[in-house]
Amino acid sequence: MTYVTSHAGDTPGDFGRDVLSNLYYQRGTTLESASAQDTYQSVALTVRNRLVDRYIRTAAAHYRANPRFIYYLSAEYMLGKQLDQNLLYSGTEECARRALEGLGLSPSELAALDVEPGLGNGGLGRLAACLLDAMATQDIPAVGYGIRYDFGIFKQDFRDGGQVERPDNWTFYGNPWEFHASDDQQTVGFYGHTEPLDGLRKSWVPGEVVLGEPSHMLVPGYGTTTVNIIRLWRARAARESFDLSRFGAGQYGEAVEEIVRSENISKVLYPDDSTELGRELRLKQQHFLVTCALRDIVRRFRLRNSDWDDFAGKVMIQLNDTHPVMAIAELMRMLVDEEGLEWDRAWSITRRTFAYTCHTLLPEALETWPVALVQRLLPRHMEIIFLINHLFLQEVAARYPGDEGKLRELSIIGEGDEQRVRMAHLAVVGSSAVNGVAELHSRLLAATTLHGFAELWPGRFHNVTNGISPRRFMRLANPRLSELITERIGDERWLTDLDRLTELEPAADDPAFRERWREVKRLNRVDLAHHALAATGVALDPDALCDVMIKRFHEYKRQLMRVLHVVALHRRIHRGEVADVVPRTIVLAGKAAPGYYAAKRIMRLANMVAGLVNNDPVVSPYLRVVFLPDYNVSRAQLIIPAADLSEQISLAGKEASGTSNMKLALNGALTIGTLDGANVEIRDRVGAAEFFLFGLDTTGVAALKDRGYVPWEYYDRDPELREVLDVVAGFDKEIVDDLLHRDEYLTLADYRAYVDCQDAVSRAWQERDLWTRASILNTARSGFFSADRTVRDYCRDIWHISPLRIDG
Ligand code: 475
Repeated sequence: MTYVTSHAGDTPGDFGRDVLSNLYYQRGTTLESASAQDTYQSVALTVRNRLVDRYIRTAAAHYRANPRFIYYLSAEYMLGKQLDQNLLYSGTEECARRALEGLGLSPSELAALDVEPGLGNGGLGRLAACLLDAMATQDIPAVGYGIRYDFGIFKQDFRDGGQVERPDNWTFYGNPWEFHASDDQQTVGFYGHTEPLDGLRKSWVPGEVVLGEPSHMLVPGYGTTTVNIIRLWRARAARESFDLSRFGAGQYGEAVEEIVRSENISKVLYPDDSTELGRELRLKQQHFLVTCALRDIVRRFRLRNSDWDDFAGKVMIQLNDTHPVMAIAELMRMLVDEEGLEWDRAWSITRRTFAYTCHTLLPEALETWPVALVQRLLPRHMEIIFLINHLFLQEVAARYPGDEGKLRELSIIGEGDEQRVRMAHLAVVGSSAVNGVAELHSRLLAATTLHGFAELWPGRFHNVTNGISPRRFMRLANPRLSELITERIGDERWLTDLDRLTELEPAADDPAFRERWREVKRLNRVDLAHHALAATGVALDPDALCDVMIKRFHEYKRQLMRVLHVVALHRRIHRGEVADVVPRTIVLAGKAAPGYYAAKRIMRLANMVAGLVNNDPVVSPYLRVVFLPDYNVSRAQLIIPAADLSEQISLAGKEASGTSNMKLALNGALTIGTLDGANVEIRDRVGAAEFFLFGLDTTGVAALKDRGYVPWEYYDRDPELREVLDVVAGFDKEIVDDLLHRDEYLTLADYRAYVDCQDAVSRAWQERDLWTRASILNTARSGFFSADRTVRDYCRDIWHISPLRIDG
């Protein structure tokens, strides 16, 4: 069979004809009568078609080579808009632009209809998307598995400064990027009981069954033929579950009860990052994802293999935090109960199959589940976890004879008021490799949170510093700077070989280049100002220093310290102390978990302080504060290119890595930051002179806490801080009370160092050439933070695979 497939050498005429054809045959309409959705969906299909050929060839080559696959399991993916990405990656940007022009269609109006799938909360979800992008670009055979939530991360509005959440019905008009594959449905069991078979084998009789229905989206590599996929699962009730007789009796709610119960599993993304709520539905989601993914992985394995001893050689499952860790128990259940393998053989296969990435150090973020809940929802899995733990503790006892404390410390089952399953412990015990996400984080993990395990199995612990996609966060987000860089370097290969940005270093000393660099930054600030005005009504000065803090709202990230500095600036300017003041725009963006009361208070304060500043005619010529609502990937792509200063001010030892720090540095923002997460590595690479360092390091934090931290003393000693807190108390007394009496994240301890460092920033901004030089050097020296490098690190240290190039 021959298909007309290749779009190589496509002309605008071909592209335009395909748009019209899709309008006609897929939407049943014509250009003259098409609605905006008709046109958008037809263009999207036209672009998607231009990747299918590469996808088919990738799948065929993978089938032939039967390589080791990376299966990335993650409860979250923040993919960002697909239209801009797929136009770029299919190499049809220019052709499409001209075709659309020819048809009288506006590319920007079409782009506005493209919906970003917000299937994640923050850093962890976006990292998953950047890694998929880099795996495809690096020709790594990979599949991402996730949940196709009906509702993604909530949309954020402000009412009286406070956050209000609105549902994100992202597929309301349908999702043109998705291929449905209802034939590959899987069955997922819950509840029920177990019955003994022979030996350790048991059979699990679930009390409830739902279907998992997959669809996939294409994950193209950039500058290569590979197109991988991300497979997302949606929960559905069995075919016959509609209760016709109840409907007939007028019991409309009851008639669809089972359908609703089943479909609720993939209804909504849990909008809480870093704190675990332990809700049953969340555990159901996790088990649902894990079961569908594992069954699909085994199905794919069996296409070319039959011997279980080959499984770990062909299948590498990377667990994105603990959310999919139940996969360890589920694979054991499949191998022992369903396939009849001996326990030890199954365990050896399982352990070699999994690797685990940890994204936190916060104890409250370490996921645990009540044993009673797991027993009820997943009775067989609980038995298997107990057995894994029993055998593991024998190993511990042999290594530390008579050490009861060691057993308690390492056990997968935590004994407190109630027994709980510690998912991170299960992950470490059941994996061949464990990694943190920045050097400092990996070191602290091994020294504190997972210390006992690192002592037991030092070879199992690795660091893989996070990275970001330069395609999305430079080429798509910042086309102006990309073009300038390409012009200087001479070709576009830096986009897949980001270390080549070092070739820009000499340009930092070229006055003409610096002028052009400044001009790009300025135009990007103008774009941001347009958006800010439309979204908030606040007018920004495009020549002011653009000072950006964009991330989830969390106490440890210290947005509160950011606000205290703004109040200090306001007081100074209001008093007329303007000699050293440089005009600044403070940009804030980020969501808070709906139930995170303290974070929402800080957010409300930030909005109130913004109002104070922007409405003060004496102050607003120097200072503007804009809190952009509904931060997401698209908004990040707009803010980051405009930024001059990147705020990375978490308390040292709390931020695992951070990734906005990398995106901002790559786009030429200078960082003001603590020695936390990947900031440490950014500073090492861009140079101490190009980085504004302040505050306590992890040693200083520990020493201060040991001495006994008394926040009051800082208030007493620092008149400006006193004045600032008195202003804040006028808005929200509770925040000030907490700072003075508790201040868990040492905001007052770092306050003076922070504000003084900000004064140094203002002085540096006035040395325009030096600032621009530092900005260029930040970009030139950020090559290390490409997700391509991250993927290469995973390949070398954890996955032990090399790329498989697909013939173009
Ligand atoms: C870290 N999300 C960043 C980033 O490694 C780091 C937790 C529980 C439930 C749902 N989502 C979460 C996170 O923990 C998260 O996003 N962590 C972040 O991962 C990538 O750069 O420092 O805070």
